Amino acid sequence: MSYDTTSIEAKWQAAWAEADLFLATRDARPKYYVLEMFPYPSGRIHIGHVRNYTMGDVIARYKMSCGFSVLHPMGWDAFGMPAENAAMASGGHPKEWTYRNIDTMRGQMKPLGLSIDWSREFATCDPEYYGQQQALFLDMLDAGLVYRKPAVVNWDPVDMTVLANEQVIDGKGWRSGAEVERRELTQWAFAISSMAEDLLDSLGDLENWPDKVRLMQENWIGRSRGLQMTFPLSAPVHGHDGVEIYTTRPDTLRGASFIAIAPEHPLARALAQDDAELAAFATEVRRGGTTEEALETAEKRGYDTGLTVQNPLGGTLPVWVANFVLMEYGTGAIFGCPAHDQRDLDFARKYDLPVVAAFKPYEAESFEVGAAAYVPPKTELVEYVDNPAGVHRTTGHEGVETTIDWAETQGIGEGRVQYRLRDWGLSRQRYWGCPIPVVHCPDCGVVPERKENLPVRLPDDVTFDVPGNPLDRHPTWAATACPECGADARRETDTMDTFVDSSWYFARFTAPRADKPTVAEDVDYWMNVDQYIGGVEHAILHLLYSRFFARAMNVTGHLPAKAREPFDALFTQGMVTHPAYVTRDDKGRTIYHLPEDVDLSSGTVRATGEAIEIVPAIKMSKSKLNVVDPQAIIAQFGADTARWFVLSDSPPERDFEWTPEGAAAVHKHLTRVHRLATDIARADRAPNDADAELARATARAIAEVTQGIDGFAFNKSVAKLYEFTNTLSRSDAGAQARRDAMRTLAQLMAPMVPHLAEEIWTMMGGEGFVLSAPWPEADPALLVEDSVTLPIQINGKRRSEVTVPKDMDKAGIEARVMADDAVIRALDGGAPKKLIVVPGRIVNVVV
Ligand code: ANZ
Ligand code: ZN
Repeated sequence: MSYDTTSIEAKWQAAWAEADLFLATRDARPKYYVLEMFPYPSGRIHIGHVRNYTMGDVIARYKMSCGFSVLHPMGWDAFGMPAENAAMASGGHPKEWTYRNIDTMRGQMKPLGLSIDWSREFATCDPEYYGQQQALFLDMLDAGLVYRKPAVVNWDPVDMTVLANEQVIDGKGWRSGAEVERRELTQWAFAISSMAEDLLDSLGDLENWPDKVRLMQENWIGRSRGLQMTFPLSAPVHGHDGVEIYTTRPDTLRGASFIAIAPEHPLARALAQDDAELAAFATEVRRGGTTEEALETAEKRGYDTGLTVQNPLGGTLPVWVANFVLMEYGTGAIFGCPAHDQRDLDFARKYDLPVVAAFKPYEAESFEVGAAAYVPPKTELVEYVDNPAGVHRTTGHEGVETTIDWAETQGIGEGRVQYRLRDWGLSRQRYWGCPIPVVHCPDCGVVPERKENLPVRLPDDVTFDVPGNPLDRHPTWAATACPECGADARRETDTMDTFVDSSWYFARFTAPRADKPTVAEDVDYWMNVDQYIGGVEHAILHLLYSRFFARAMNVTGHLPAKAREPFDALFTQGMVTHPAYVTRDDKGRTIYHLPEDVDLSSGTVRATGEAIEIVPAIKMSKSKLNVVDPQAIIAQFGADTARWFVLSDSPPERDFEWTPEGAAAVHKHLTRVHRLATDIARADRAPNDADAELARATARAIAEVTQGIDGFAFNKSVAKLYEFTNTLSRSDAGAQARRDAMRTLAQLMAPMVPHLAEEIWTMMGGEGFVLSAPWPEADPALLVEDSVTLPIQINGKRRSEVTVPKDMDKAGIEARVMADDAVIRALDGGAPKKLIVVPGRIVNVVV
């Protein structure tokens, strides 16, 4: 019998399907929910997917064997721009493009033999899914968790759409590359910032999340404590008599040299009404995105309004409109302190404003601010200059707190906690997304669609020949009757940000066909996700949005309170990398070559003989021609080889380098295991002394492989399995003992290489599926090392050793030492001067 992966793997996959082995059932067993972040159907799966899903599969199969009822689902994050872009480029339809890709990728995924309950599969673009999302939206609208507000947004003038901050790269649209503008639109927004405090505080409970992810969330939520205070205007104007600012460094008030307000600040707007120059300035600075990065890197620009405010420390400060002040944060106004803030310093140098230090380095002889602002960490000791609250030599922290107290007692301001997290604008002017289920009525205003009319379906007959939102220009789709008064009304043509789709899919998997978003019994049983696995690129937005949605779904009665934090444990896996093969053209430009076009032994390009440079282990990407196609690997070596290999070399959280030699070596090993099993199945050696040692090795393998899986150290489990296989193949134990060991080996390998494991299990006479057999337990008695070997030193030099039972007492050991040949020779008939036994360590004999 040879190791014919094609037939073996097809056979077992058919058998599992036939037995409905992966159907998740709600029953008396404890449950386990393992979820890998669902893929975007971009076209084909790559080895990175294989690694991610194999890790989840190891956990799922292991938990099944441990007696859990396991939920391990798969679906598709299917809405989004790429489908529309493909339609624009090739004239097809986003829907066809998407479902075709899903078919392809499902077809590539199934041969991997993943233990997925395919009966629960859905795509977020299925009307059955997004209709329930619309129902959720309406409930959130009722609960005040989603609302409309004018918002300054990033506008992509080429794609004619609003972009999320993360879609703005270097001030340009991520797809179009066009310079992004700031525009004000009325947008739907989720009230995520209302939950900022809870979202921050609960991070502390997420013990099984990577620290780095929790830290990233913490920074994103960005809690800060500061002072809100009003500077009175020297003369009231347009009904404003002061400028309210927010600062996290009130201790720098002594160095304040100007006030800056956002171009969208009500005072700036009022002034712009009769100041054309200011109006032009405001329009001008709207170019460039609203991201912090854009604001950080854009040149600081300002407009002097000519107004002044009273400084509580004496004198006045000029009021400027500045492009680096955001309307959405704090109060949309700041006092600028150039000595201790780089942005303010750049601004002051440009417009020739004073630079005054509020504090100096501790015990500095002389101090002057040059090109860089002096911004020591708040934990560092500094020397305050004439601080109004009276602090002198202390830390920034102390200075801030004391100044806040002072301001409060003076009645000029109030301490305030502020979050960086802004509400989540969800409106997108695109076709391929979930329609926002509301209607605009000329009489009633914004009216929610009735639930019985859901889903509000996307029309199929749309065109992509011109930019902009196809829903907007569809001849009939938006026309409808007002759900309230029946008058002619127009549907909302904005669709939801696709991050919405992925913010609750984990809950939907618990009852994917239900006619409401979730079903109480199902979420009670299946939630939370016990183990979530995915890329660290989703560490901020996706996870934060999901945590918000879980809370919102709890508020609206769709999830139990325990699911407010929906992911009990999170694991972020590393990337799969691959070397790239490079030559340079005569201009020194890099040319990449396909692995099959290079001869690695001579280090040359096959066709031309040019010497190649090997760029080691970089992220796989189409442009670098270093992408490994899982399908080709499966055809060549089988799925088990691909699965074993991606689990083997590196710890799962680290990057993993795919090499052809590595894959071939794995295949060779699995072939050897198969042959070993075949031999053992036929063997007929009698029981003998080696049986006990093999049983002990088996127990150790069980213990260590289990520990590896439990601790997400699959590479360690794999290493142990290599070692145990070697032990077994060298063992002289009797036929039955070897069969027992081989059967256990099959069980231990089953989560990683399930097809080969089933095959061997059957060869060894195992009943049913290896997956259905209970996970092996190590006999604790066999794990005890029952003897120890102690070195014997004679006059300080190591001369011999003695192996004794582990629990032997000193007297027993002394007797054995006195019987040792080397000791007898050294004593030469005499008695030792000293005999010192250190139990478990060493024996010293002095003669
Ligand atoms: C005076 C000051 C002096 C500031 C100094 C910093 C350093 P975090 O810590 O991230 O909350 N700021 C406040 N509102 C702003 C807005 N709408 N747009 C742009 N900048 C704004 O940041 C708070 C600090 O960012 C505030 O403290 C304010 O500048 C600025 F030596 O006030 B600071
Ligand atoms: Zn109406």
